[in-house]
Amino acid sequence: MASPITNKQRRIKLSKFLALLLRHQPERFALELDEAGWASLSRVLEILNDLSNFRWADRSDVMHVAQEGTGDGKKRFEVNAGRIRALYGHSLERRVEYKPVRPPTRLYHGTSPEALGAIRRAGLQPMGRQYVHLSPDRETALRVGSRHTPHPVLIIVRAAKAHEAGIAFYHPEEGVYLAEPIPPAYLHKNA
Ligand code: HQG
Repeated sequence: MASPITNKQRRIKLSKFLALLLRHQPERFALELDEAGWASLSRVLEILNDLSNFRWADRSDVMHVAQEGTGDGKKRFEVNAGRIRALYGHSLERRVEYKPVRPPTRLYHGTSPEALGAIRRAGLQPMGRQYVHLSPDRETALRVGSRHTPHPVLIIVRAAKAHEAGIAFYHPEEGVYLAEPIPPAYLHKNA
């Protein structure tokens, strides 16, 4: 017999569903997002209540996932004044707008060895998302890369130089930077 699902597992499922809802497919659930990605929290709770596999989830579960995350140190969502949004990761057609920032000298991106050739030719592209996702340190970047491959490779991004050349950067959350596509001239592979 399968062992009973733990609270932590339930919260991971809820976090993944909130990511689907708030980053990727709000229209599938008739959820409206504004230009900064905010949605009505009560509407999100209604959507959860209408889904048989999420009927257990109440406001305190959503608040817990938004405020405490799922135990992997990542803050993916934000709740404010009766609204909720995903902080990054969007693939929606309409771009979520962020305030541009001046990035640090270097940022990092972890990827798979298979993607390296294409990245060398085309630079870092957002692929399925709205922005390129970068990390403030090597360890985080390698963790991001390890979602794609058992042996991630680290790309060092000359972020300040790219920014001086007019490429916009954003910093939605402590552990994540976003950027416009980054040409190969500003990238080098960790030796
Ligand atoms: C690669 C997770 C071919 C890129 C993470 C990456 C992050 C190219 C993949 C966030 C390319 C896209 C985003 C090019 C880039 N040719 N491949 N020109 N340019 N790539 O998942 O950055 O846990 O969309 O290297 O932690 O891995 O969901 O992006 O391997 O913060 O909250 O194309 O998602 O956050 O993969 O991850 P992804 P990512 P959560």
